[in-house]
Amino acid sequence: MKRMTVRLVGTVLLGLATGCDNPNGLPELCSARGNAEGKVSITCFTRFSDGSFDDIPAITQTLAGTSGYVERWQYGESLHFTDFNGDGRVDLCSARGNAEGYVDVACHERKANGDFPGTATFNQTVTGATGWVDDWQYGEALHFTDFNGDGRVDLCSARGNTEGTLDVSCFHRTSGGGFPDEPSFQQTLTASTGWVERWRYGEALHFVDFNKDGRVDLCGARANDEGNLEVFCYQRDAEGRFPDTLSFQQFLGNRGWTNRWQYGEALHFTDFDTDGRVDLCGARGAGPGQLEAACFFQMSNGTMRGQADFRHAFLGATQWEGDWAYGEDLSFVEP
Ligand SMILES: [Ca+2]
Ligand SMILES: [Ca+2]
Ligand SMILES: [Ca+2]
Ligand SMILES: [Ca+2]
Repeated sequence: MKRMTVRLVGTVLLGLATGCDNPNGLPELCSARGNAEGKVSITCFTRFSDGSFDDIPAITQTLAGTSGYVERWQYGESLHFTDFNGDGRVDLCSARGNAEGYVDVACHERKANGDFPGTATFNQTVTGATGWVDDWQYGEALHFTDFNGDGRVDLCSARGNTEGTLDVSCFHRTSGGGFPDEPSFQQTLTASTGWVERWRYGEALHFVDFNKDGRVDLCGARANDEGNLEVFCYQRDAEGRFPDTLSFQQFLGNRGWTNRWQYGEALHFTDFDTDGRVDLCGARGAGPGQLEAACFFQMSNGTMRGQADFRHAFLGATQWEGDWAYGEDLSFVEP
């Protein structure tokens, strides 16, 4: 790992000593994408204690043992930052369809010194996950989340079916650390409609405990026909099932989420201001390949303000142009 920082040396040493890249405990912004050789390249921007981002990446690392992140794979839709092994360090995992339409999972579990190993430390083909072919193979509909709350990160998907309603499916990891061959959870949200055409790939959908009741919910952020942002959630009940109708919905008066922006690839749910409430944040290209981030904070009444509460334009970041502008490679990582 190449570590560059303008912060005080003492701060850096604290981070190394605790195996944590972020002594402030604030969400970072990280990118994972294919480089010119088809290998996974990681870049992370740290946040300062005042909440602003460092414009100089704190982490830049290429995973030498990876390959095949070329063409549409390069945008990193299949890559996720998650603490897969529960050791407190965020790992990098991928989930994507293979030639048989099964899901291949691979994880690079971060070492005590903070480095990501160059080759995957976990590999499994989940044979009960079928149909991940053609446009499905890029894994936009796949997520890593602890769905059953047992402390182990699971593999879940949410995507549109032939009726345009949402199919949710999860494979709960067993005590051995691997995934079962058959799904552990399946539900069709029959009152959800319109998940057709490109919407069905689920780029707008996320698994997050939105109401902080201990159960992971299904939430989304996307644009409506007017280009305004719609935020919505299906919050799970005590039995762990989703309701038939939305349990939360709000429209933010931010026009301009049109064309390919409408699918919500740039949007994420994270507790950005660390007040215990889940916020909506976006990161995407702006202008000539420059990177910008913005957040809508969730207020105490559970809603979000119509205008962004936080904005940051990254000076010197110039790689987010063309297809990169949609930010599929970007994630907000909570340390
Ligand atoms: Ca870990
Ligand atoms: Ca679990
Ligand atoms: Ca919840
Ligand atoms: Ca918050």
